Amino acid sequence: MINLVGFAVSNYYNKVKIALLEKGVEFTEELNWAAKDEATLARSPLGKVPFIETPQGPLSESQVIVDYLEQAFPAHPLIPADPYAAAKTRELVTYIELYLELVARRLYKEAFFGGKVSDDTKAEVRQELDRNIPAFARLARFSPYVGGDTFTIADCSALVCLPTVGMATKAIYGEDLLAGLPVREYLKTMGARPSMVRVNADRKANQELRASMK
Ligand SMILES: N[C@@H](CCC(=O)N[C@@H](CS)C(=O)NCC(=O)O)C(=O)O
Repeated sequence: MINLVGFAVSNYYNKVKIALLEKGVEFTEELNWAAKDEATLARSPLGKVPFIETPQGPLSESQVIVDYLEQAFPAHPLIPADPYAAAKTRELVTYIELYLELVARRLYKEAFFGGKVSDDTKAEVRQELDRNIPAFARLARFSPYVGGDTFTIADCSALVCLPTVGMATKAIYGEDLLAGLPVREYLKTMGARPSMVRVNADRKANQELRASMK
């Protein structure tokens, strides 16, 4: 049995949770707000979530976890068997996470958390996204899945990263920089999948819990 540790508002937690649900792997969930206590650091050395507990021990980093799940539970594959197709799927994950989400993340403090981001940072992020979004658009298919006709790990990433990139850019630049891509239609179609219905409901409940704790 896999134990998934983290909190349901976290993008990367939900990326792993979507993979578990889509693969039909049984799992439990343990709430952890990315704590830095010894019990957490012993399982996730940077205190980041998500991490999982496997029968053999703990494992951190969402992409490492998803790769582990794919090997440990080969049923309902989320990575194509063909080596080139598998590499193209991982390429898409890298473009989504490294070139979109991690860049836009520098805006989140102001976009979502009531803080302030400097004008220099906003300009730098804008310049990077203006280059990276067209690059992502060259790889993305949205037909109907982000990489083509099969649901893959690239969808696990896209489903959690694209909404936050869109919302953050809208909040900071007054314009959703992903609006030129069929992201809205994609999210609507994917939102009907049982995995997404559960992830979205659990995210909402977790948001309410966090608000009630303030
Ligand atoms: N590269 C990590 C990123 C995970 C991450 O940044 N998680 C956030 C929550 S969405 C977190 O734990 N933040 C607290 C921290 O960095 O200490 C992964 O893919 O798992």
